[in-house]
Amino acid sequence: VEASIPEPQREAWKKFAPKPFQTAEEFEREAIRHIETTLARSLYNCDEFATYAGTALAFRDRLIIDWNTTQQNHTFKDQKRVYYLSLEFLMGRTLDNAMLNVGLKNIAKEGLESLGFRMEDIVAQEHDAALGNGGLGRLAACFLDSLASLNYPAWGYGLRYRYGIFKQEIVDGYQVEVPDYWLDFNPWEFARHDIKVDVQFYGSVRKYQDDDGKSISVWEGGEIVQALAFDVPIPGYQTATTNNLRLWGSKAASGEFDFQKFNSGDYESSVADQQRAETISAVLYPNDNLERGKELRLKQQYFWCAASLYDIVRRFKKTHRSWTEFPNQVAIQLNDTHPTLAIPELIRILIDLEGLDWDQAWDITSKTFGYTNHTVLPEALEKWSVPLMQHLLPRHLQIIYDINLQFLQYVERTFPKDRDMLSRVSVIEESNPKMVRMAYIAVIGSHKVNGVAELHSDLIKTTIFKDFVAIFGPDKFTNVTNGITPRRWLHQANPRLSELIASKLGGYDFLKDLTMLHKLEAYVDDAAFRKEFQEIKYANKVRLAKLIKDSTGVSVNPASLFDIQVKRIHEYKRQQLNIFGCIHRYLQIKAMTPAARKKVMPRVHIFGGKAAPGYWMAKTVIHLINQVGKVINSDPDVGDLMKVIFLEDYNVSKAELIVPASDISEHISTAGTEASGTSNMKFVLNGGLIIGTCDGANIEITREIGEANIFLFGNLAEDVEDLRHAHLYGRYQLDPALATVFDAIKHGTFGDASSFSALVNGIVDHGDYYLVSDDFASYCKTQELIDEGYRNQEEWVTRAITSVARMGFFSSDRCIDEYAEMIWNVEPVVPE
Ligand code: GL9
Repeated sequence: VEASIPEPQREAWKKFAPKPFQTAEEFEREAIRHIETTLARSLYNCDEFATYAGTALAFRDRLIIDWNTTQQNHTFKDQKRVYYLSLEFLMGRTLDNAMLNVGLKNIAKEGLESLGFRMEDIVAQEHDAALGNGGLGRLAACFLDSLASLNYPAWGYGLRYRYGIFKQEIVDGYQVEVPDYWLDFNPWEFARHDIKVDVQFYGSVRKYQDDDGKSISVWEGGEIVQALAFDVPIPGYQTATTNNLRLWGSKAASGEFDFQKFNSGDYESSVADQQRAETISAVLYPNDNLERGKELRLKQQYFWCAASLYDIVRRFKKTHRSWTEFPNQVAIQLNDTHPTLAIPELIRILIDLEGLDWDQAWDITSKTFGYTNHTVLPEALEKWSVPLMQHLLPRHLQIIYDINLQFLQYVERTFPKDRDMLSRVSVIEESNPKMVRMAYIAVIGSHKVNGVAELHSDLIKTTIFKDFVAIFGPDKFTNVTNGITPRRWLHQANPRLSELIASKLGGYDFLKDLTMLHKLEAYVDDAAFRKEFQEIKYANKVRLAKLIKDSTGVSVNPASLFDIQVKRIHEYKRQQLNIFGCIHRYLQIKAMTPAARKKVMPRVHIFGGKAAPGYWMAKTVIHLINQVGKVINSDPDVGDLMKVIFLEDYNVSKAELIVPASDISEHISTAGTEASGTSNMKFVLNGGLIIGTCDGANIEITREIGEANIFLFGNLAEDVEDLRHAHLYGRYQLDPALATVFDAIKHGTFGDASSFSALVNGIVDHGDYYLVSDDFASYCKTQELIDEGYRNQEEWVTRAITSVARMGFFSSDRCIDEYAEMIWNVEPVVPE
């Protein structure tokens, strides 16, 4: 029974309903009330953190008012909703974004000033919400911002990890991982103690025939873990729409707390059961583009899918529609294969619990789901062993076998002559042990499959899903090129640039329609505009130089060319190519006469990013960068001509500081390996040029901004296979400049050479899988072009401004509109 206030009493309620604050004074009143009562602090012990907390709580109240109205409105209008299932949401900080989106940042600034605080200091108190690894998780966060800003009725579903991605410390040049406990004070979530879902694991399946001879499956026994909902309000920019991100936390189910044990004095083991249940949502797996097949990870996935599906189905059932209406009311997007179990779970609900037959259940399910692929790297493609699946999810394994049987029968009928086809496309890999191929279930069970940039979407059609294109036809496969939210990645990260743009475009409407940036091209020759544009870049570099000084102790000259590569450390992203390039440059400088050195363009090479804790090679790269920095940064022959910096603990809030400060940034993956990349977009939008391979979204960026405005280099994706073969059969020569770099490493120039031998040997003796040697000459040559280009500041500024003006395409708003139209078939809801 819904508990609601009876009609006659509603007037009384409305009289006292909270009213959102509007003025600086009203804001101050709210913030102070929270500091004194919610936080129990006073005038005499109110530091910056308490002020942050009071401000955040005042804004939280504000968001909740809009959130309630939005949810009521969405229920009332009852249009089709979108559910975005993602195991990662890399949100970063919330307060700044909340203030901006509700349009009260200036009021808060004024209020804080009158209490004696500066906005920047208060905002910086907030701990990042770091429930993601990298690009995939940050994309989900940008999508939530766009969905709300465009008034789509959408929910995110994820896990409430107690520990987000680890904090990285650099100790003696090595990465050390420190747990990120981020929930000490998190004002942005609401525990919904009334929203709980029991999730079953293990047990067995009993089959019987009912009176009509229909076969019924019952999943029995095993253990129950409870999912508890934590809701996070997601405000849209300049709209009342405030959507919901629902994160599930795990608890032992109420009946599961073993009172038997408790009464018999075995209190400890009953507490241990409780803790075991809580383990499910305890920690984010810190791998980027790698799957390791751990049982707890599979438990996380099912726990989250089951709770989310239960919630979605419950909401649908409230309106008493027929089941055939389900796909007209519900679109579920699978962010990578991590939520693929949602497919057999929906089938289980429809057949086992709701009594539908297979054909109906299958039809509903396959019309509901869409699947986004984010990588072609083989080591990232999820596979789960059949014995593990049998043990943990016996009923789901049966359903997966049924899906496979129906599918293979169809394939056999359609391609009777191609016997190999069946084993190639089977959901079950006939290995030992047998493995379930999750991506195949996702493709078969969805009505659309998309890649995240054009090259990537083409590649999935010709490589990992080639057979499926033949089976389902090409229309099932599509592309939606990634995007980024301009609210965070332009306005918030670079307020001065945003202000400059607004001054020319007649206000901030471009933050809602980023294609308006094209009007900036009219100012590319405007001397005052150019000067201001350059001054802003310089100021952003000064700001980054300060972070570098504070965190590494190294002073860098902001007038140098700032060259930045920040992203997860991975062999395919080729930070090793960059650091070998640095060594090459260093050796050249060392060999120069003092006169020649005067002509060198000074550069600061900045690296940042986390390595997965078990990824030894990536950790070696971090160590090498630090060792090279240590030598170069203290070499008096070099001085300001060159610095090499590793910034520790790269995260979203640091990215907001780093991205606006680049002259050049590096996006140099082996062609065909980086599905899209999104930081490439962020850097260009902030007036930095990029050096990159013909990979991922670099290709669309080139098309949009023009070939003259990007530094492309290296081999093409179509040549990678042949080049790899050439290495394996000895038909290649190590690049001579790279050989010299390796000699320096081997001579101990950067410390103990044996530390780096695996890294070097991987290239020299073991096939150079990522083609570092093949691209080295082209890379170094292009870096020289960058030096020359930067010398001509006038031309450089023209290129940078032109590029910014042409970046309109890369807004995540465009991206979400494409998903809405091509995949979800959903319309915005007019806010109340
Ligand atoms: C990734 C790709 O590697 C990126 O190129 C892409 O931009 C993002 C978003 O589509 O997805 N795929 C992937 O597994 N990760 C990506 O960043 N890694 C994680 O963040 C886990």
